[in-house]
Amino acid sequence: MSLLSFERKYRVRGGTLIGGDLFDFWIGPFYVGFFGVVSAISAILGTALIFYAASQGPTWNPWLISINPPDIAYGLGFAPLNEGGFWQIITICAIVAFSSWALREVEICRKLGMGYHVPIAFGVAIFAYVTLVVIRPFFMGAWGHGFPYGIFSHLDWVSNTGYQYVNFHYNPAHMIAVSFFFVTTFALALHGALILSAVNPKKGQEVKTPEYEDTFFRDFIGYSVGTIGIHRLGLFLALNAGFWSAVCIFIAGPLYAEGWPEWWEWWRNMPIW
Ligand code: BCL
Ligand code: BCL
Ligand code: BPH
Repeated sequence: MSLLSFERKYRVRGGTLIGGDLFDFWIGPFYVGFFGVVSAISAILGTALIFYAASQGPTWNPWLISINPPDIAYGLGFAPLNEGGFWQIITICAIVAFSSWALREVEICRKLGMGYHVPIAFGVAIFAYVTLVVIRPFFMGAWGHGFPYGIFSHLDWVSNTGYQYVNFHYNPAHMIAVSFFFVTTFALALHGALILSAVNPKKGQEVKTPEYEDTFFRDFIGYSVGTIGIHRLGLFLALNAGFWSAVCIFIAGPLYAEGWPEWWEWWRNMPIW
């Protein structure tokens, strides 16, 4: 079946979550849908607000533009536009844009009769963002604990927040998250390399089947996780990287406010040493 005849077969109405036929069409290659419209509007509005807020600030240097959250003194209330209010509205726009982007993925999955793995995976990234700018600030009692929207200023926030806990590397959930990030790239390096080694042979040589791929790893390390298994493993590793990141920043502040090196005292104090 050619790609085009396949597209004709699935490019039919239905599968939408709300609104029935409303916006149930494509523009060129792009599916629109109700959530496509919502996502586009909130993304454009949020971006326009960033530019407007930047015009009120001291610089147009793209590295230095920063839209800052309100002062801690405003607590969980609304702040005047130029004192963090823009940041609050942009945050709402961003959450709406990201969530409706995920829901648009859900509608495409439904049209194709596929599983929801991609939007669920994106949900973990959105969860990490929402943890940074809503959940953690809420539990610490001020929107001012969110991160500023600026290319360099958000790096300052990460560094300052890290040193506030003396040495963030000692945060046990941070250790788990960092390790999952490393293992994820390790797995993708092996997987990408393995697939290319089998299906992209030199001129005149044959493409090898998955049995060859499995055999490579059995000969090499005694075990192959298998063709479906590597994708399950990859998804598991990547989602854990995002999930433990959200955990590591949530516990720093709302649950534990001291330095992370001290946290390990319980371990040093165990009577077995
Ligand atoms: Mg950050 C770096 C965006 C949250 C820690 N961060 C980056 C840059 C990019 C960015 C400017 C490269 C990221 C990348 O390749 O990611 N960060 C960004 C965004 C968010 C975010 C959009 C967010 O949550 C909405 N960053 C955070 C939180 C920290 C954090 C607060 C923990 C995750 N980030 C760091 C550190 C670094 C970055 C540490 C860097 O060293 C790096 C840098 O060089 O900073 C100067 C992987 C994703 C992709 C490859 C997909 C493509 C993403 C593109 C490149 C994003 C462009 C963003 C654009 C400039 C933002 C404006 C949006 C418009 C208004 C529409
Ligand atoms: Mg640390 C966080 C690694 C040193 C302080 N740190 C993290 C984690 C990650 C990490 C585990 C960030 C990933 C993440 O949350 O993704 N840190 C890491 C490593 C080292 C390190 C590997 C190292 O030294 C080798 N960290 C340090 C030092 C401290 C420190 C010791 C500073 C001095 N670290 C902190 C602090 C934080 C971290 C503070 C965090 O807050 C952060 C964390 O866990 O955050 C949760 C999650 C992904 C996102 C949040 C991105 C969400 C993207 C959204 C949904 C979509 C954006 C779309 C975009 C706008 C579209 C653009 C337009 C298109 C391109 C068109
Ligand atoms: O479409 C996608 O991919 C092609 C989705 C996506 C995903 C997906 C998608 O399906 C998945 C499964 C993941 N990300 C997964 C993950 C990882 C594991 C959970 C995790 C590590 C991660 N994504 C991280 C990141 C990061 C990091 C680390 O910083 C970034 C920058 C991204 N992911 C980015 C993206 C996008 C490319 C895409 C995506 N991940 C989502 C696109 C989207 O939502 O589009 C709609 C919205 C807009 C076009 C713009 C909205 C503009 C806002 C209203 C204003 C901007 C506000 C913002 C807070 C300012 C920040 C400024 C910075 C300088 C700090």
